[in-house]
Amino acid sequence: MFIKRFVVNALPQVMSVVRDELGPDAIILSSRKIRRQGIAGFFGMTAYEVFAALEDKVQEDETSKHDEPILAEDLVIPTQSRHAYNQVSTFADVMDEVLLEDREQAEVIQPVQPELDSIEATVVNGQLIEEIKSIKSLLNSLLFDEFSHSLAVEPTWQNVLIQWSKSGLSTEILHRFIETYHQKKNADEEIQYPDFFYQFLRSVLLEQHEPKTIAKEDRLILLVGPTGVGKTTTIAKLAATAKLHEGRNVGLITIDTFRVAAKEQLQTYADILNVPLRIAHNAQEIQEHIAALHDCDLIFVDTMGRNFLDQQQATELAAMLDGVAFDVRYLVISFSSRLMEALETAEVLNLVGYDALLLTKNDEAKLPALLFSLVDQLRKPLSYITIGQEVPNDLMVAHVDAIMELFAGGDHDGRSSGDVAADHPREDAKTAVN
Ligand SMILES: Nc1nc2c(ncn2[C@@H]2O[C@H](COP(=O)(O)OP(=O)(O)OP(=O)(O)O)[C@@H](O)[C@H]2O)c(=O)[nH]1
Ligand SMILES: [Mg+2]
Repeated sequence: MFIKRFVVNALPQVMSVVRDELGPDAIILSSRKIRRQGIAGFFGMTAYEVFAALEDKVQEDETSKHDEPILAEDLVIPTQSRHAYNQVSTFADVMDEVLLEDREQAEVIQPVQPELDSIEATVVNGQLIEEIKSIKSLLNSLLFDEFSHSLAVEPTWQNVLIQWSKSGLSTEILHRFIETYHQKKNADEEIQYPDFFYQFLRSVLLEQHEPKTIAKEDRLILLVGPTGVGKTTTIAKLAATAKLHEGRNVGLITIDTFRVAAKEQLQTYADILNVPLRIAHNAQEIQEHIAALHDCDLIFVDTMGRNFLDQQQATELAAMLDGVAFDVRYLVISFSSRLMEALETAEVLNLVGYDALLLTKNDEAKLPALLFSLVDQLRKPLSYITIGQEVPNDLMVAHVDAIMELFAGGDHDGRSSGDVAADHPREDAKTAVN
């Protein structure tokens, strides 16, 4: 697909300018109102920035068909394809809604509603149906994924935003970034690549509170989260740090009687650290164990990982913890989770309740995008981040500076590939918790 940007004074001019330039098959992808630079900042005029496209395949098909007899059904394809490409403008319009300051007055080219579902009725040739279905799916992936973001910024930024979007940076944050980017551009301010993006991400974190770490007066700590995110390993890291570095008297309770060998896993850490471990089957037993561990000034309660997209499983866990007065409840989410599932899990686990987010397995994620999205959307403080399997070292406090360091040496800008948990941030991280 060939895409070209036009700037025109009024929307009615658009189609004739675009067709003169790209020919009759050109379609409008997006339009938005912009201010044209005036003289010394004055006499700026409203103009319209329009992206138009010409699809290569349609062009080729049309050219190659000139030597062949044209069948009635052949004529259906370009028309339907054009409807398909008109879907793009629906997405670009979403971008416009965000980008235009005055939505009321925005003059947006109305998208033509796609009619792809009726293709099967109009085209009988099976192969053609398959082709059109594949175009439809390609378009959908373009539309719902990177295309909507990349259109609105200069090419240098496109790769960065696409990478971050794919790694779980929420659409809300991306839209806000693009909005800020355009405000700067329109004000003719310099935009340093990629520092401007990092500063923006940093500002997302600065809106939040300080990390909610375990304070001296906190005694009863709960960790909840989906299966295999690293709850038990993180408890071992936190318990070891508290005992070895802070000299606290640590005790462990697990209610994970669900998974085979769950108790043995925590027992191994308890033995290494020489701390007591107790197993509880319900809220009353938790209370009894807490009373029995009266010598301990810090008690961690480990829970079983379940599929918390299922409300029933969260309800069962909430019932097991009912009435226990925890000082801090951490929701544990892995960096490798997908944003949508992580948000839904967080929503369902409101049934149990949580005070802060604890993010694990940063070493397995290319970019720490999920962190920004979760903080932004859940409005809960961060606490710790785990960055590997090593107990107790691979744990860091989620300070803003430490988080920004996490991708300071990696492929955070989408320009190269590799391990984002570069050596020096990890070393910093190891000391950060001490
Ligand atoms: N790469 C990496 N692996 C980790 C990290 N934290 C934990 N793991 C690994 O993740 C796996 C699961 O860890 P667990 O601590 O058993 O996870 P869990 O949440 O307690 O699991 P369930 O109790 O079964 O829900 C283990 O192999 C850990 O070594 C981390 O920060 N990075
Ligand atoms: Mg566990």
